[in-house]
Amino acid sequence: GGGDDAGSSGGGGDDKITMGFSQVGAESGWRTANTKSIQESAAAAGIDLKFSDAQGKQENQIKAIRSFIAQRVDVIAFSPVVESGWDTVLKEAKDANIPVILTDRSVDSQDKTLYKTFIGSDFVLEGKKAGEWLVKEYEGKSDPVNIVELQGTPGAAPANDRKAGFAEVIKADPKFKIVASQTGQFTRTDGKEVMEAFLKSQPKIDVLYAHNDDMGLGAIEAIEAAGKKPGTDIKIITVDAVKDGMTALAAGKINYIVECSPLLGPQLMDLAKKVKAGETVEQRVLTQETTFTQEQAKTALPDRKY
Ligand code: GYE
Repeated sequence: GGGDDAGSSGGGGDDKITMGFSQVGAESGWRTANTKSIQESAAAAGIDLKFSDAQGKQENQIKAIRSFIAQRVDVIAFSPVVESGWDTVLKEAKDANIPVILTDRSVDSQDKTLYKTFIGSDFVLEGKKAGEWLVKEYEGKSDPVNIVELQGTPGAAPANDRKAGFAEVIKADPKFKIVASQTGQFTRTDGKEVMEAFLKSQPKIDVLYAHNDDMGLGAIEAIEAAGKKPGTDIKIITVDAVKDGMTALAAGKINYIVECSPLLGPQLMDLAKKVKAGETVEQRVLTQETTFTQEQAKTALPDRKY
């Protein structure tokens, strides 16, 4: 590791781990909480963090990873903005003997030796949980249920997987119809804009499924502006459970949220230490998550950390 340590706990400066971290950007409340978790946990673990924000661009992440390799950091961690196109740069890190930890999102590389481990959620399961709530909600009813979907960033693992998991569950009953599905880039602004367009083009919308809270919150603005009641006229399901999402859920504007935890920092730092020490780590570290109804949100809200 580099830097002049003013005596970190225990060993000498040589023991201090340097981690290069390439973050997706700052597109959502989830992302902001994730960045904070990583920065705070690095400080608490005595890890020297080189943090780089890719502003949503894969090319920036590739540049950052190459620069971490050139600086000879001890560990590289990153949250891949999209799933594909990582083999070359991951191979460069491997050839330089720098271990890589995938954080939050995965890559579609066939060669699993290109990274040490992947810590994050099961996004397919999240999509399934969203679908299961819907199936229950409309149990015993036979009228068609028109669904609009706001997808995350094109090519991102959570967008691909949340779409797939949801589709798999609802396809069991033909009354469920996804009448429109478009990206809202995981942001409030795009969520609002795309929902405005859906409201204009779709004569009947029963349900909105948004791949994250932020897009759902943007869509709520569009729904209210159109003179409709979110949560009642249009039922809303989102993913993440950040504070603003939970507040809207408790207020009855969202109907159900599937939790996705952004607090990956502490586990990431533990994994970095183990990897640096040459210990073997699990190829896959899953985060623990739950789901929230409106009643559960009211109870959970006061203690919500992010
Ligand atoms: O759900 C969304 C963010 O990768 C799990 O990215 C993350 C997703 C999260 O923009 O809000």
